[in-house]
Amino acid sequence: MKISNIKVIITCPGRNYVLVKVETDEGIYGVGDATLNGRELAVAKALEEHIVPLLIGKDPDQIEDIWQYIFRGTYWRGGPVLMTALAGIDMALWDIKGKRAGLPLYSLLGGKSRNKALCYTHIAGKDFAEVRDNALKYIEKGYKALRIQVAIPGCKGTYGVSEDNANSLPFVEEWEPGPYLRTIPKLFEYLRVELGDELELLHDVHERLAPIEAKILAKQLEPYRLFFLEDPLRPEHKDSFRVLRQDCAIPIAMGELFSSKWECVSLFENQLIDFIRCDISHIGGISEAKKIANLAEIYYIRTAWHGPSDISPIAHMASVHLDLAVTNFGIQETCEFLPEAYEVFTDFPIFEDGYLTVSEKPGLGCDFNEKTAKAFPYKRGYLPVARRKDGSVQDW
Ligand code: CS2
Ligand code: MG
Repeated sequence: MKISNIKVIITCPGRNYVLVKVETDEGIYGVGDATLNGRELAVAKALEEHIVPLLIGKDPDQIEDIWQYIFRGTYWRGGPVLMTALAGIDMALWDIKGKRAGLPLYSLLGGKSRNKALCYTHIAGKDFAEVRDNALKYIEKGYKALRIQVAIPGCKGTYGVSEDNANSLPFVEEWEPGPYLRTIPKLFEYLRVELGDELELLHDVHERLAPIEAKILAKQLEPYRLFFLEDPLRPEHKDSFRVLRQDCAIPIAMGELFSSKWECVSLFENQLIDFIRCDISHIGGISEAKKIANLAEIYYIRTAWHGPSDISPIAHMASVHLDLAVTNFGIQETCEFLPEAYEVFTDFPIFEDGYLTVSEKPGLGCDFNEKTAKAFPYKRGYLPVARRKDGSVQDW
């Protein structure tokens, strides 16, 4: 079997997605997700101009060799754009392998370690009462775990609380650590009273704090028993996690900004995090994610793959296959897709009573309709930018 053609399709069924379709001379094809929110065209060009020409005629069964060839066979390598491009190819090759074998991906990864994957989704609100009301709606749907964000008083637009952005240029949020640090512990104190002890609560700091601020927050959140505190610090200086870790009993999750397994090593070896949250679409795909999960297993660190709505259902399916297969699974982030997505994609992870599963279809078990994908053309879009009240740029 040989790779005969690779299509890169950019579609916007409510969100922009970059989809990869690897076709073979025997008619079997595989699909992958190469979406990088706000940098979609950069990934598409990298694929079309630099990566696809290298792969025509190659044997799609040789996933590891193709991975190494794209990553190590070139001098300039790594980073989010190229690793997202590589992820799209890697996923499509695993999809082909599954279809050839007639087996779902989880089976190729060693089979099921569990029958279903605990998941969480995002809840936000303009004030505490709105957060509670939204949380109750999702508890009603069956969710056992929720990631909670709230608008910060005095700050215009707050991470996790959506704002209309009609002109497609970045919305400028205002953000200040003081009000944030005063608000969040009170929010979780309120939620424990209102929602009880059983619900698993999570919070995403989104790398906005200095190390000592992150520590102050983590210490104050200890009594509310978070499932994890996500991305308290930027990934650039991993030693800062020691400041946070010392004398603080709160599980820490990290990894959505990582592009490779090497970024995980010091956090694992020094046991500075408890959950690894890489995005399968941004770290080079299923092959790299499996290696990361296996490295994490040594330290009893569990997986919590990134699963927001800005990656496509194809990547979500890949994540759930891994969740079912790896022994050190922790939790899976999930989202509700917009109705237009159901016109483009054939399958989505199956949600039932707070858990996710996949169908028994071979490969990833998700396909997309090229014709309808093309009917939703790309729309330029940016993530917001954050500034302090004095006008200076704040880490997003
Ligand atoms: C977030 C994401 O899901 C998460 O934990 O951090 O929503 C993130 O903001 C987006 O993926 C950015 O593209
Ligand atoms: Mg996050």
